[in-house]
Amino acid sequence: MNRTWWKEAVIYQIYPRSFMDSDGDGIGDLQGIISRLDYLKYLGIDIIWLSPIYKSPNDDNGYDISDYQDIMDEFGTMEDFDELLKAAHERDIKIVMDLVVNHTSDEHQWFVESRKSKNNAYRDYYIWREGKDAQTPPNNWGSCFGGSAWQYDEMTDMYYLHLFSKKQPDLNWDNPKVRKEVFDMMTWWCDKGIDGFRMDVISMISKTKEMPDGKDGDFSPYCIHGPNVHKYLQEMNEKVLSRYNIMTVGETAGVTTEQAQQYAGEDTHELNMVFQFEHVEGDGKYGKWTDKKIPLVTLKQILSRWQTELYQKAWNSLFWDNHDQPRAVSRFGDDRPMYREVSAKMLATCLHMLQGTPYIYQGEELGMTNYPFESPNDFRDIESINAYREWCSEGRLSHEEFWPCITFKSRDNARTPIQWDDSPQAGFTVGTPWIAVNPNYTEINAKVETANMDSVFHYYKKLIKLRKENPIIVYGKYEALMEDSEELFVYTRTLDSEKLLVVCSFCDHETNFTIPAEFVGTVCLISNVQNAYDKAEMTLKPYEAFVLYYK
Ligand code: TEU
Repeated sequence: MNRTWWKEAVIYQIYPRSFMDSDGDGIGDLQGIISRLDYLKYLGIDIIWLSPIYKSPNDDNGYDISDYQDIMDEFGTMEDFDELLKAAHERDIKIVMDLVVNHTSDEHQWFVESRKSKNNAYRDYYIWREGKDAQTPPNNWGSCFGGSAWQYDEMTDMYYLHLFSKKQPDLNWDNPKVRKEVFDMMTWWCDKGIDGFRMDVISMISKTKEMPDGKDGDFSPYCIHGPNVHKYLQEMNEKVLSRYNIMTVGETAGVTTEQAQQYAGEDTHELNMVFQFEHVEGDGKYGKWTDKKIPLVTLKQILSRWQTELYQKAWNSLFWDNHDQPRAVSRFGDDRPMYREVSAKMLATCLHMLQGTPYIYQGEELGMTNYPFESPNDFRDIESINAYREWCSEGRLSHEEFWPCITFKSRDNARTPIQWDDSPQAGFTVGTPWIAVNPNYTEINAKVETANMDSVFHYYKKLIKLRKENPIIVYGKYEALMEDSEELFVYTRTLDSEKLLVVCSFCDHETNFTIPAEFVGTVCLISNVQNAYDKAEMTLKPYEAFVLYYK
């Protein structure tokens, strides 16, 4: 397998709006990020993935871009960005930009032009269709954020496609002019010196020409992994990506392991790695909404399949959470005070010892938890607001039925401000934050975490360091053990004569475990509790995790 820097790296995702506010307007910004680079350097990460910082009316917090070559007013200026890039590079930290090119904002100049007339030069930059009749959209597709995926536009009496909000019209990638604009824009950023792209819903850029009704309004068969997606990515690779030493990760919702081998194959000339979502999706009770944890056996089956089927063929990314997912410790671990730290460390061990490039979502390294929402008025996210309206206000479910599900999975759980210290607003802002700070900030914050050597933060720091010292963590072959266990996630990694054993307990009680003979008495690289590993028969503590190693 080819050895490369982006396989060996650890990536930290920043959601700028909630990271650090430097000017007191309650919204995080670029100067705020600059002021915390030393914190990230101390943690030991190699690369920052910046969620969108471009000019945007913020219908979807920056994922609706109105100018790809300018900075969102609230976040600062292009000078601030240049300063951030320089300051990061001085610390050997790379910056990967979010590339949102499946759609633009409806306030982007291209769309402002496009909607003006049927023969406007930009008309074909977007996807316009006639309605079935005056009141009926072209087909029954639903948008990801609720309602129809088509918006009627009076100006030309036609509908445009938007797979997300109506303020996010989909670009028409079949138009060569669109592809050229996007590639030129990417080249402009690469020439600036950025280090890569995370590509938003890149698996959706190619749509079928025919657009028939979907089963229950589902657009997936016609819009995800569409007919030309690989052709367009290869063209992007040839024209832009291959000319720079950058890394790319594609957000490829709905991707299978076979498809990932094409998107992120060792020699397919498309992307470096994918985000797959099987382990964070498909657990829904009402659409994506649920209050239940995924059963451990299912979780292991999914992750093990990805480990095995991509081995030496393609590269994957590793994540428990991001800005679209609830907090890892609340979802996969146990956020009750007595188990929060130990289960957060267990999850970190489990993920960082797998094959792939690990992503840490801001605050995960502090063991930050889901937010205790009290009312729908607490939501800021368009998805949660629309979902509550569709499921409850429109009468499909009672508040009591839906509330535990939406609060467990709301994207706003991940979007509350980073808890820096125990001062008002957790040290995030001196103003009023755009979204409420989690009240547990007095106990859970970066000041406490960095001061305490046994903290979740220092545990992440140690995991990152181990990765640098042990190529087996990056390149070793994965093998699952105890696949039927509903309590333990156990696996080995092998590289030549070296071998690792990873044992993670996902339960809140003690369990018996037999260390495989070859590992008894070997070196313990890391563990989250005090225990002895020199005898085969042992008792694991709640949420215990440890890694044994021999050569
Ligand atoms: O998310 C794309 C995506 O696949 C969504 O279905 C996502 O899982 C969503 O949050 C549903 O719960 C990307 C971005 O990460 C997200 O923040 C944006 O809202 C979306 O694209 C549109 O740009």
